[in-house]
Amino acid sequence: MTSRGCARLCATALILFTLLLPASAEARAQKLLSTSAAVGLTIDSRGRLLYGEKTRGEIVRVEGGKKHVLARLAVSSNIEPGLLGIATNKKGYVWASYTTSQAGCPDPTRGSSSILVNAICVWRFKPSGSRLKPDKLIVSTGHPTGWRTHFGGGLHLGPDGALYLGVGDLGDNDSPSIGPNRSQDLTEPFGKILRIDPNRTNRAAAGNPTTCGDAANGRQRRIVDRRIYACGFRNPYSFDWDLAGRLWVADVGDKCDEINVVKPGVNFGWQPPRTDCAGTGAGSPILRLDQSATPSGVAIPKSPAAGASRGDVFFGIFRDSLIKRYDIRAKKLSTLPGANGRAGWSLVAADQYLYMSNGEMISRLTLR
Ligand SMILES: [Ca+2]
Repeated sequence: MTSRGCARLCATALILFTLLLPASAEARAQKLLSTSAAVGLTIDSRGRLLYGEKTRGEIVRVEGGKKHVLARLAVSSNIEPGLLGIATNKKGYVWASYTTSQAGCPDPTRGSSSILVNAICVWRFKPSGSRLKPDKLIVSTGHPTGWRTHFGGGLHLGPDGALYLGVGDLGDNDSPSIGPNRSQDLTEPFGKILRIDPNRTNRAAAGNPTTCGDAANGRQRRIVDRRIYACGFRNPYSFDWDLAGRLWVADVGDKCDEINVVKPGVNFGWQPPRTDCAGTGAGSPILRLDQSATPSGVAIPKSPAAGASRGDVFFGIFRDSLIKRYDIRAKKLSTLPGANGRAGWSLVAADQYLYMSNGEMISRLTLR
């Protein structure tokens, strides 16, 4: 190629590149903050981002692009356990779910961190100056020690005012029946979605179902732990509600992951020997995802500012750190451009934005 030829070609390429750059750059997730393992992303009543720093046990508010630590919890952390979920209300109260070595879930701002997990807990915190103060124990679950996987921990205030907590089956990958058996056991909270009174200790929210189906949803069985809302999950830690008030839950499977619409008293089918992507009747998955995709955050934009994205189900994929979009009306699944590498940990939607985290940063994508 002559230098003149190169000059023309290169100039054309440069113009094309310049023309293409703004559109693709605009659609790319904008980095807001460097942080490790940010979980439980949520937006407070003043539009500020809150999250949990999973390993350090910090409840963090983002103000002026900077981290402001509101409370530090002594959590037990390892690969899966840690600080897991955050919810907040209009008065600035904050609920946090976490794992701890301390059975009975005492005040989490005292005590020390550990890698041992003896309980999954939720505490309510109240604003105190520029910090948060532990105020009340809301959920405690003891469990046999030594389990290191499937804690769940997704925590949200529902449109009905109740507090919802996803709890994993504590499964051990070497023991095919232990976790699935827990998911089917209606005397305990593991492998369930719980629906809780947000202001009392270990109290079911009013109106909870009294029965949950058997694994085939052929027969209803009596619920003993009244905090249970739906049963038969493996590790249902991320969820959100759609415009019609339906609860969409990602259940992380063993060899296949599920996106489910959860109804009270329905069994979602996780039972021995390992039945992911199974489920019968109302417990059938809406979507089945291929092996080890690991849906890691579910967010459904509800603001008119989200435009055509309003009401669609977005979920992060841990394995690829990207976002999938499920168009409920067209029943069509696609990959959302612009979020690659940014979305493996947690998602939340607010106004025209989708906030996302991976193990390194929190980013924001403008929806359209
Ligand atoms: Ca299932």
